[in-house]
Amino acid sequence: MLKRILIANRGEIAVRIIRACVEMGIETVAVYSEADRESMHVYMADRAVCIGPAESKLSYLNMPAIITAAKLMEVDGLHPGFGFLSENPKFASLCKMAGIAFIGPSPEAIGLMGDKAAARETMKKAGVPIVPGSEGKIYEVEEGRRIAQKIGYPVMIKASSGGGGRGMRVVLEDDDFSSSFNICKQESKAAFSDDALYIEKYIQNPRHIEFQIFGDSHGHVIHLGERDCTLQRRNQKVLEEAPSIILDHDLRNRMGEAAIKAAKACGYVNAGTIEFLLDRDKNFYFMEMNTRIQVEHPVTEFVTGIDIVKEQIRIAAGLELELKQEDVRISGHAIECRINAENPDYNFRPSPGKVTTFHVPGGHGIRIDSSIYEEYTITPYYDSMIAKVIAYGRNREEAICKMRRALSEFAIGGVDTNIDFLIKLLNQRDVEENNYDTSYIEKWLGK
Ligand code: MV4
Repeated sequence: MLKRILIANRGEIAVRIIRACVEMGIETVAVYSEADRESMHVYMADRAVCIGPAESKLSYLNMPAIITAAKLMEVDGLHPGFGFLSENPKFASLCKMAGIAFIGPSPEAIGLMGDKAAARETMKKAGVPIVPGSEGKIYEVEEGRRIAQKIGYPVMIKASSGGGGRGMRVVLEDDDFSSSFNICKQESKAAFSDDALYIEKYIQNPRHIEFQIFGDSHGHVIHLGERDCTLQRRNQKVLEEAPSIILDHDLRNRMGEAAIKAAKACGYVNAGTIEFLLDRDKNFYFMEMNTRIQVEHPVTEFVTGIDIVKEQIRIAAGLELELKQEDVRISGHAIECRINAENPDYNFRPSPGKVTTFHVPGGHGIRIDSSIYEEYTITPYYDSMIAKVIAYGRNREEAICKMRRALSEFAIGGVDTNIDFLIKLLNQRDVEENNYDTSYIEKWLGK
């Protein structure tokens, strides 16, 4: 087993990882920026190293500083959390070269799945359903246009180096194709230093369903069922739940099998997520693979009883998965809401500042993952998520009731939050009745 782990992250996920290490008897090393001297993860870890100024680029994204800290502290493992360097193949490779177990997949798997056009080809070859679209990478507008005409409008143009909603555009008709393609190409070059694009049929009114998978270094791959993350706003998830009540037993098994096939196709080791789009006729298509632990992992932990972070650490230590597919049982229903320091009345603008009151809910079936404490000052440097609330009930109705109850117990002073917005969202009949698609929140706010 690993003896000492460096956590290359901050906020609630750093706290989450430290907690798993404490339970496993593993020593922890935190890294922090100058803006995070008083952050919870710094206090909770056995040791802490400052790696640079507030700006992420100079601290949490500073590979040499983090690798130096890891060597200095003689860690044998490193957990990247999510965001920051978690899906950077170069960073995973630097860890490997330093003899440190990167708690995540190989640099090759991260690189392959980060190249969205290559990921599509890999899935197609493996027999995982993909959205009808282009083959390989497209650089020329006329080639793209021919393909779009062949697929039929509407289509989506996506940056091969994009993902998570970045660098993509819907094109409704042929007249708009050229200008959209050129804008997409320029944006992609500016954002990712790569102008490779690919084209897909635009799936209208889809649901976003993702499968949690695990691969170990002994060739075993299992899935832990799905999460329904359809309720998003501007590519940010707002509410996630497990299981998805629109899947039946048969569809869940077929999608789970496809997710396992997808993971095997890229030689995947550690925890990962296969994102699917599900159309109105319940056809599913591979969209992207996330090669990291995700924000919404707790809903899967609630319905399976499995500690995903501990399992990640065991896998990185070379141990075999203890669970077989038939041991994974989904029971009950879990919902997660992300609490952000932001103001929904002003287009959800961030609301940094000193937290003067911080009372969190508790009680049966409620889990709070947070790194905030009273008198803590939220800085403007990082994202605005300050807590996650996860509610677990015997069924979806009970989980919704618990979530409403938990949200109403919060007392947060000093900064604005989206809590009232979340309560309103949970009170929408369409949400209660599971009658929505990925554009629901935007449509709801628009009218
Ligand atoms: C799509 C799509 C429709 N058709 N691809 C947005 C996030 C990124 N992971 C992929 N996204 C989409 N890709 C095709 N071919 C619709 C979306 C999409 C979306 C997907 C899931 C959840 C919310 C979304 C909001 C807008 C667009």
